Amino acid sequence: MQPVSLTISEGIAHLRIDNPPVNALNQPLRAGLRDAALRIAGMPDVQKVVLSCAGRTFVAGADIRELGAPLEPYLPDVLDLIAGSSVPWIAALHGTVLGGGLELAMACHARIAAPGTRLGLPEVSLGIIPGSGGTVRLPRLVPMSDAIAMVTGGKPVSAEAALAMGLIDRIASGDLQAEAQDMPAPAAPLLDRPVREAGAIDWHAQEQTLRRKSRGAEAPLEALAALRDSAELPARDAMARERERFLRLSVSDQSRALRHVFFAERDAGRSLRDIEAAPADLARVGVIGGGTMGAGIAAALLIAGSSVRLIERDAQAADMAQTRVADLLAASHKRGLLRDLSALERLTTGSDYAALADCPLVIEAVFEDMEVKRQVFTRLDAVMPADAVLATNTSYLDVDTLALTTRDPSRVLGLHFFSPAHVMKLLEVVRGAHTGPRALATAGALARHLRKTAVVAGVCDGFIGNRIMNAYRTDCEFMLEEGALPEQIDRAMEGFGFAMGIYAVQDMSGLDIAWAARKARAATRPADERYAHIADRLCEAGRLGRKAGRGWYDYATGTAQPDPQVAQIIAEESARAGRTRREFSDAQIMDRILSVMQAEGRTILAEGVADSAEDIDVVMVTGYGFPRHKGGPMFLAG
Ligand code: T1G
Repeated sequence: MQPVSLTISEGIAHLRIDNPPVNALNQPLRAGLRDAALRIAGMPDVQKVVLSCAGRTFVAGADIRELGAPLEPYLPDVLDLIAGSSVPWIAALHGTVLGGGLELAMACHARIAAPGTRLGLPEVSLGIIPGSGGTVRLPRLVPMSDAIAMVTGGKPVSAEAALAMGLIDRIASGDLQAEAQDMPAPAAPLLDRPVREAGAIDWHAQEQTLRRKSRGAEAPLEALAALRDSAELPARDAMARERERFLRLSVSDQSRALRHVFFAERDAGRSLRDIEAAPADLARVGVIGGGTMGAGIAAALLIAGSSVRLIERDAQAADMAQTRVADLLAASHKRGLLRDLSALERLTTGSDYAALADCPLVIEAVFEDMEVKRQVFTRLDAVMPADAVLATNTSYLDVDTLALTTRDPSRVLGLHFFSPAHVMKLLEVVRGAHTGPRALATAGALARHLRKTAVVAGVCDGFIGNRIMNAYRTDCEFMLEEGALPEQIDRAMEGFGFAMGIYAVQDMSGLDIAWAARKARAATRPADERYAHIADRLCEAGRLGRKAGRGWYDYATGTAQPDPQVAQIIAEESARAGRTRREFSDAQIMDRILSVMQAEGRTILAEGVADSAEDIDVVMVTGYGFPRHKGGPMFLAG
């Protein structure tokens, strides 16, 4: 099938792109566009060209698989042909107009979008910058401050925002094609227009802020530099400089890493989508437990459009859960993630399990204790219809043991959400020994419904993410024993690109849950296994983290400060373990952390707990703050 078709009717050339799934600008499509542009140039009767796309979206960008090895014809040349056409080209947009797709639209002479269209230049999220004139054309259409936000942040804007800033000329009110045909086109070529409102920009301040925010990612800074070129150089020179930057970045380690994560995220959970069994209907979902996790899961479901029946142990706890969910929805509304608060009307709370009988899926999120969870599953088994799927949100308990408390363990699985559950993108789907296809298909459907990235994990202590985190947390404590300090380890991790170091994270989430888990495991720990007592001693001293005002750091001043008492405990534990303290460099710390992550990752793969190394990277990047532009621990292992 040809990716481009051309029909002429009454002096209008209708150019239609059809290159599923997302009309990416691969080589055949670029060639098709070039050939069509040349043909149209030779047709004296054509007065206007309407460019549109079949399928779910206008062009969503260059073909990411071709980045780093571009083939002729190159996109900038094709776009020059279009922009230089003697008849106006009108871009009729719908879906997600991204990257090279938006550059194509900007090379046209006018733009009209269907309602709901989103437009953006997401190249920085792939470690590159727009490579076909995006940084030169965009600030000639929209004010430079908007161009900076779009190109350095990579987030798409709505059709309404695009119209307000001048990126598009109109939002269609009815038939997109018909209205596109009637669009007037401006006389002056875009590149002859001046850049808009660049004088107001303090480039130095912009760079400082961006450098802080991007934590070592180089593309956002290059994007800013390209926009500055655009403000300061003639358009053609800026275009050439943009191309140079683009070509350099497209073969960089960071871009390779980010492309790896892009495809790994799309491959994650594919096995769930390929299952033939019918998933449970998600219009009504039961949630048991309305604490932090349960309330977050309920909020995520409500935001996605489900009705939720939330069960707590008594009326008072149910009321508290209702308030918690209402607060989460209000905060989401404030952040623009939820259109209105009517979602709350789809929540019912109570303490009677009978209310769950019409829920095809129930997610348990009660206290992390096997006995408590076992009681919940026994009660669920009594009231739920035979085909209902029963999920546990445990973060380390044995899903198989829990499944065996029910008559039909094939309908039980783990759904490990990350806190805050209505925000975090990762969902570990724990496939038990008995879990059946319907339960797995339901997990896949749920991930899509909640717009989360599902990664399948097998049953083990901690599944994929917590197991790797426990391994490197343990090794970090060994490094403390050997001479490092918590603030050094955190600094090394932040320097590498983590948003927070492991000790700042532990203080934020509280040290008590991991302490309880260590105590539970103490009885089975081999006597000769190396064990650092530092964290236990902190807990015994009441240093349970931020909520206690102190943990690995002291929070008396409101911010994390290194604490001499912690250094003292560490020194005592070094002595007790018979270690001579030595200096660690940041690089040595990161080498240790990465090699432990990689070793644990390899063990997890060998045990079949993770299906692929890519899945492990997705878990670490989307759930554990591993810097995306480094690609994940397994990617770095090569
Ligand atoms: N190239 C190749 N494949 C792509 C692709 C792309 N740009 N975009 C999507 N796919 C595949 C994806 O792997 C999946 O395949 C299927 O399409 C559906 O995607 C010159 C250089 C468009 C919002 O960064 O953001 O232009 O898994 O599952 O949720 O300056 O895909 O089915 O085999 O994500 O509906 C800039 C990236 C490129 C857009 C659709 N463009 N894509 O989301 O479906 S760089 C992007 C997306 C560039 C220029 C530069 C999303 C989407 P499979 P999906 P979706």
